[in-house]
Amino acid sequence: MACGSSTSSSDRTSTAAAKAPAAAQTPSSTAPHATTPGASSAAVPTAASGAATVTAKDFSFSPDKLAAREGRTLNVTFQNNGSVSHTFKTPLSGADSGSVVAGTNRTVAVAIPADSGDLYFRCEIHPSAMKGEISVD
Ligand SMILES: [Cu+2]
Repeated sequence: MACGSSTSSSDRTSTAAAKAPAAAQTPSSTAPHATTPGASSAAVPTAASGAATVTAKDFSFSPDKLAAREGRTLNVTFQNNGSVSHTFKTPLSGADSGSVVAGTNRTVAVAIPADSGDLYFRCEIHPSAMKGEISVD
């Protein structure tokens, strides 16, 4: 029959084109304090003051990823938009909202140790469903 041994997997050679380098990063003349290095794309941008807002919904956090800095305090405003009580708790001492009633909020000061690795947070009432990560730089 037709002796075409079709090699099917040797055709992907045109995908390695270098992406356009992000050249216009800082104009270096009118930005006195552009000091955010390595902006990670997914994590919620942490303000210079170290503040973030986390909303509890029906058994999930939004966002479920935060970014923080070693040796700084991240003030998390925990807003419970769910229908039952939730908590925002980290493994750090004192960084625990306790039970927050539906429709209310509480601010939790998360003091990141100087030598901290990444951390987690979770709801102590629904720990298997409601959890998130704190990326520490
Ligand atoms: Cu919960």
